[in-house]
Amino acid sequence: MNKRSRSLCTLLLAALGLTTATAQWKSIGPVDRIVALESNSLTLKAGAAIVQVALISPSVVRVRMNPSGVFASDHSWAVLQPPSSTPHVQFLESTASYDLSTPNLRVTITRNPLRIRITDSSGTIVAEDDPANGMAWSGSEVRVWKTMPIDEHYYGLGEKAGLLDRRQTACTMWNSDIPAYTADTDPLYQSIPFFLAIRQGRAYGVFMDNSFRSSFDFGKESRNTYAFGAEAGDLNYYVFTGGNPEEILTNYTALLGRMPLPPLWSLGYQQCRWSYPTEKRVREIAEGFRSRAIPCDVIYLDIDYMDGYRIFTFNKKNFPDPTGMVRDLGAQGFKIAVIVDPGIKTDSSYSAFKTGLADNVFVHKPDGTLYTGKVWPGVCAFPDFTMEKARTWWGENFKVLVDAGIRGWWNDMNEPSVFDVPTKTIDLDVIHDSDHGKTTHAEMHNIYGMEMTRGTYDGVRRLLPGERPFVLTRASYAGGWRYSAAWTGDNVSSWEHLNLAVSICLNLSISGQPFVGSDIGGFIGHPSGELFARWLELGVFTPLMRAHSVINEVNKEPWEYGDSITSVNRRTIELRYRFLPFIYSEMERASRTGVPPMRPMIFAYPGMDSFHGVTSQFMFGDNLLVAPVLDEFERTKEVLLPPGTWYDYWTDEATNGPARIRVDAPLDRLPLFVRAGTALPTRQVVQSTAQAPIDPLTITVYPDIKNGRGRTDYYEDDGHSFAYEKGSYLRREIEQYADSSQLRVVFSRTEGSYAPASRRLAVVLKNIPERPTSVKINGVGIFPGRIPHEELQAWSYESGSVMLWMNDTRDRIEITVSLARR
Ligand code: MIG
Repeated sequence: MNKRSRSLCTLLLAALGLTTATAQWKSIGPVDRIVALESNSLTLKAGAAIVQVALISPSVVRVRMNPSGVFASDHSWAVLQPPSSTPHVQFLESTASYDLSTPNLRVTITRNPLRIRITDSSGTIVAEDDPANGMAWSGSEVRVWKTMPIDEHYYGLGEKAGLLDRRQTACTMWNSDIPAYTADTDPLYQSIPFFLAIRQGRAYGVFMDNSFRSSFDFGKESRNTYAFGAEAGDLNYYVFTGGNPEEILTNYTALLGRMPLPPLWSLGYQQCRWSYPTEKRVREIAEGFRSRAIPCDVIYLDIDYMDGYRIFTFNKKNFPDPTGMVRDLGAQGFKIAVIVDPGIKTDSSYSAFKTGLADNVFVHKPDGTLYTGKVWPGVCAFPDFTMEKARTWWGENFKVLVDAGIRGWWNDMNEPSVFDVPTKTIDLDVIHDSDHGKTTHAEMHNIYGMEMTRGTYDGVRRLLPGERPFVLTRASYAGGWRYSAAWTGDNVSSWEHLNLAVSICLNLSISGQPFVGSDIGGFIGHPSGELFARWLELGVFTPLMRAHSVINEVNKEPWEYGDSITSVNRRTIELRYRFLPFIYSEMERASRTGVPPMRPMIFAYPGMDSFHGVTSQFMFGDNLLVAPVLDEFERTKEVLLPPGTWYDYWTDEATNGPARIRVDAPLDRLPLFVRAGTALPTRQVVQSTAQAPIDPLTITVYPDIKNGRGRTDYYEDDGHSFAYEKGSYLRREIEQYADSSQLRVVFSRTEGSYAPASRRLAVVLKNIPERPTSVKINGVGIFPGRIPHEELQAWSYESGSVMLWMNDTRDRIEITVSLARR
């Protein structure tokens, strides 16, 4: 190979993120001196490099290293909350090492060479630098190698296709528009440089806060080490210790912030396609749902609603009266969502371009001239969303859309994607005048999409004060869930992609983004009715439930596959609506704790090694196991039940785990298992969340006979405002106590000031082996009978279940069901 082609090769490898293979790494050497010792941190000089280890909370360590001896400016786009209090840190110095410790952990920094080891309070190693490499650099690139125990597994890393368990894989963080990606494609649209390591039932998390192109390698490059690093900036990472995955997600999202509670309607079924091109077609689609009694809350307008792809405009011919259309569809219970792309057409008669130029909100080339690139509208300028002024300008532009009644904000192409250049994005030397100073696109690329969603969220929230915005994005970064839900981009109508949807959504969830979903049916291609039906079933338990299709492809609405599939699809969407009170409670939990609804089995049961890498089933919340059918022609499903008793949602059959069982899964059945001890809230079917409030609220109690008790939380509020922040919500604990002769269910008095309209409460008690001798509410016996009307209480017994009707009240409700046994 001659010199020229060799250097070309190096360049290509660098572009592919394979620089580690060719880089000349210089490992950090011995500590020279202490630069500073503060109450919770130690700063050291080692050769040219500077290193800081800080304990930012009793169980969270932050490490920074810069080979130049000077740290980069200490700002972050991801970390919003500085730790509320500095933990009490003990410092110990010996000839061999420095020790920083809290009651929960100890960081040992050996002096020669400088290596960092974290141990927990029992002395067990959590994570440690690899003795051979440790931290290192090559030019501006920084990296750390850590030892990789043979039985440690890695999860998360945001939007990653392929295997759920990332051990033996490597990946890159670089937001990329890759239509029709495959299991091997990397990187994809979103970058979340966070992973969870699980080993022998214990977990820790690592978040590398560096927005440059970065990469992770879990044993691909070398068998016994894993490594991560970035092309420039500080090596800057946080280690979250604590043991269980939920706690780690809670601590991680305490630092980065959490998903705001979404509007309830955004959890309804959503229908999209590229594009419903005219008002007439949009009305037809709406009519298609209502006339077939298929529930739906949201219809999307893709790029063709605009005037020549000019953002914030309407095509006057095809959408002559957007306000009227949105109003009429609103009366039928639909919300309308529209797509917005970042590229602003450089058309001197186009208002957004004119005001953008005047306000100087676009990114520039290094020579100070406007940067432009081709996207759908032709030549475009790109707003600098990293600059507050540009986000504000962007947000104000939504007024015309908000005034037309539009309520959903789909942010696309924000990697950002540029058509006419080989890099497919903005030139890396383009200048951003960011809130944290001037910098290049190389540093801002991965956060561009997130900052676009931030401008969208904040802008719409200002325009519609008191209403929760719904934003959906394709590109994002760690922390993006503060502004937006995310979907998994341009997938394909194939069974392989149905499987990929599960692992991508799970990895996104446990990387901090709880509000996720994939294009149901597959974006590119033509799904069979069976594939669409199965994908829709998975969609019931992805927080975002949206079907979509590429342009010039067959229709993919749920009624497009023949009558028998239509009725399967109708029942599947109805199932979603029945479960909305449960799904909403789980979303509220995620917004409060950072623990996502969709969880891999191993996340919920870190001690069960057989769950490593499992994606054939997952948990939704603590209490529901979802086992979607993911293969063609499959009419049964093998399910791995964790320890405890599990009820088959469809047959009520109880099975004690751990167990491997096979259940029937005809085309119209999504296998579901409810953990014994659960009180499952469901509602009546409606055609949209706007149609009617919950009435009755059904609480189905699945007794835990073995343990004798169980507890579930229920959450509800008005579903659209921020009044819950001021106490207007309803929270209630439902406890149950079971033995062979009695089942007692106690609804706590409701917490919070939210009072739903008066309604009936239906309580269904499962697994009651015989007709009860008495049923009491608050100590007063009630009569069996038919389902009574207003104000009355009654119960009935049928096929192993007691059903009880009463008025829902805010007071404590105690139900006692007694059996003759004993
Ligand atoms: O270059 O707006 O992923 O969902 O339908 C394609 C048209 C642009 C890509 C999105 C897709 C959307 C499409 N967009």
